[in-house]
Amino acid sequence: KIMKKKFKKMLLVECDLGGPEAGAALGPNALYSLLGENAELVDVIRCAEISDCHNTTPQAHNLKEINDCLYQISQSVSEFFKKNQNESLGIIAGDHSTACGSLAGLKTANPDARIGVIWIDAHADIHSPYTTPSGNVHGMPIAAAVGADHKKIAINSIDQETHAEWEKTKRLSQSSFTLNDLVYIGIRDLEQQEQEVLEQHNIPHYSVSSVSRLGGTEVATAALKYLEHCSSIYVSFDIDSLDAELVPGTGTPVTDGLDAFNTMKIISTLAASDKVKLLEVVEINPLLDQGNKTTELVARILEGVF
Ligand code: B3U
Ligand code: MN
Ligand code: MN
Repeated sequence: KIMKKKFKKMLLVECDLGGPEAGAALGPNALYSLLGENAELVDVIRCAEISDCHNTTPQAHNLKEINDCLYQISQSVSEFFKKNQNESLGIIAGDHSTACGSLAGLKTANPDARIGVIWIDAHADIHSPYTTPSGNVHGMPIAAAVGADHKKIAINSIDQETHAEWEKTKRLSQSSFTLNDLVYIGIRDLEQQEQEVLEQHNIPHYSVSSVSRLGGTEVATAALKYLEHCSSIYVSFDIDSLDAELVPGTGTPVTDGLDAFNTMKIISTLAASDKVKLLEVVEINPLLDQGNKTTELVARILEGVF
């Protein structure tokens, strides 16, 4: 049976500057090559290589080069949506640090849109340079996208250059949505500072056990319902939301994660909503994979939508 895939136009973002190790930049091409001939490439954005980065921003590693990349992504995504109104775009990116650029592009193309965000991840990715324990920017895209610093709960003092680059990150990220319009699925590895932000803003969260209990379809339907008042929805699928056993090919695997069946149900239910304009898949690292196990599983989960 031939199904019309919703996300047949694809943007690849080859970046591994935001995670703890190299290799995630190879993920987009690895997954794209399994998608078949229906997938149409819109653009490929290649970030700087780690070896070319000077990393002058200790509380947000490689942020200067990541900013260069955010600008290009935002341009490319906004151009796509200006040209193809009512169409949807699939993004396969490397590490999660570039997601705020995708959101900025969606916002720029439609400044009046109220964007809702569904973040499927083991992590909350809501740190800023002031609260990060690692300095890895893939833990920061949501704070960047909403323009938050969390200075009141800071654990780091940040230097001049990091400050300047972070200000630029927030500017490039366009305040594309607010924390009132965010839902998490699968998060289970958070720092104290992140917990505090989630509690303070009352951000809803579907745990792995609630997904097992209710089923992926139910959870996705509830997430869409929560974002009912939004005019368009962005879905970020970090593959480390899946159980560590299933995805050896990712930088920061976490145990007790989502199963493949319910994840597929979540993704296909979300994709069926007309409001979901942008679906982004991140954090495949082929250098860490056992054979092609991780990429193949992700391709199977996305079958029918990508
Ligand atoms: N929250 C930790 C760990 C982490 C975040 N995102 C990933 N890992 N993939 C941090 O470093 O920000
Ligand atoms: Mn993530
Ligand atoms: Mn993650």
